[in-house]
Amino acid sequence: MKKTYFLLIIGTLFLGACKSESKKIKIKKPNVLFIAVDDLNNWISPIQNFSNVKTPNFDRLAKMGVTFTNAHVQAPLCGPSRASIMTGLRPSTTGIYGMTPDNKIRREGNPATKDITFLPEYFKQNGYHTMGIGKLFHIHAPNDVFDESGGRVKGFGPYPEKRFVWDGFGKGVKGKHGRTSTDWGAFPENDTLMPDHQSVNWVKERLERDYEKPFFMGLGFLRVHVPLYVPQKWFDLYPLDKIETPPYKSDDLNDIPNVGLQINDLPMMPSTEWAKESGEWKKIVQAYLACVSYVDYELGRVLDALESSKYADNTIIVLWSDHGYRLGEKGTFAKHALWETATKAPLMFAGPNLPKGKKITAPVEMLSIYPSLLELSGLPAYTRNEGKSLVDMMQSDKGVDASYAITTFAMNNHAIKKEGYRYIRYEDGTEEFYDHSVDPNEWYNEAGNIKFSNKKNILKILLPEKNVIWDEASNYTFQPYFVAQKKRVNGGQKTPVIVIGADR
Ligand SMILES: [Ca+2]
Ligand SMILES: [Ca+2]
Repeated sequence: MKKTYFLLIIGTLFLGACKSESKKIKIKKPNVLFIAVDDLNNWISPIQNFSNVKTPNFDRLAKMGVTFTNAHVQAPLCGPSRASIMTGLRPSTTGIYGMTPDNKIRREGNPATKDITFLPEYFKQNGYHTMGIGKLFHIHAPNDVFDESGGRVKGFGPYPEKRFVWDGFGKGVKGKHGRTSTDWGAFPENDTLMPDHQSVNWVKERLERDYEKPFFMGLGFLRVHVPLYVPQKWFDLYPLDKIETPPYKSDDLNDIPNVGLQINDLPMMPSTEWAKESGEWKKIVQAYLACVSYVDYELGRVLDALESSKYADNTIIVLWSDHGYRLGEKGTFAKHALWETATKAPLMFAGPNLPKGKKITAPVEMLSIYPSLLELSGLPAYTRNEGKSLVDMMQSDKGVDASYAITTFAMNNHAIKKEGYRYIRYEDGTEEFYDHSVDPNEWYNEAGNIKFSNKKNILKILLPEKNVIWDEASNYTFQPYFVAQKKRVNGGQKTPVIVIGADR
């Protein structure tokens, strides 16, 4: 009798020890909240505070952790930027320069991606429960990446029956892309009609659940991607007479090499000259700011939900955008360029073991998201990652001086950002060079200035050595230069071909 009682006590103690041991492991492994915002540039209040933008929840997140004010994407276009973040590989390594269907990013015919593990999958393989909703990869996600997927609504939210202002005006790309989704105005009636609102509801509901394992939850916002439609109340935050327009120089493109001009040639987007003449410039900026404040509101709902959940103290948050956005700078309203305003985008981290309210001005890459999240979560490094973890930099400023960022647009066109300089080299060897200490708007191309030869060479040696041809599954039919380049390089020709773009 006594013996049985003794064994029971020992057994209970043993089970108790196991239970607390497994609890301990659970506590050690943080959850991950992975938030993507589409087409968000650095205008938000914790970074640039452009035109007195109202983004209290981005400020709130900045106070919770670390904000990178000089982070750059690896491709200034949704699809390839996201493919790079999710594979941990550069576009110049994968040949994914254009839009690739989510299920073809990893494919047998691509030696770089055929056996790659996507970021959320790495967490899944290491004992995490993965969930995701909205635009995370280019559309949503490849099959089976998420244990629970909320999917994504088609397109970019509700459209009014008739466009308000811009419909490409017939000068756009012909055929199936007869009109661009670029337009702006107050629509729909209220926030609950926005797909992003539904996505946040999905996330909120999941933050109330219990999980056996730590979780990785992805939330991909569709705004601030065009069309710039959000309800009227967000426009009301920005009276037109208080709106600033970004710096613009009408002859700015005169010193840009031909390939740069071709890349910039997007006939389906409004030009700055048109926006000036029609009086729409401030209205486009107003609409963009309205969209930014709408996303800020939805971000606030997520932060509220996390804060009141049992996961508040044990969740890493990372928030990023897939590229910047130009609102009139360099002649157009678009992403699609190797200039600062297209490559720079917000990157923010918060969570256990990270300083609070810290800002880092050194140039860094979105490619660092993958290895940084692994290190913060205590997971083994993934040897295939081409980016560097930013954890040391966030915790102790280590690596700030040597830090740089590479952005790639189509094959063998690169921008290097290091210290206060930007070096661009196009496939035909033509160059741009900017000194941001005297020329923050990148108006004066100093590539031919002997004064900068040494600096230029320091940045030049950072160009990727490997520049693979286009992956066959990758395309971008909106851009004449892209279409021509793929055909040319994959067809084995080496000489750059000059494409005659639309009349701009
Ligand atoms: Ca995008
Ligand atoms: Ca210029």
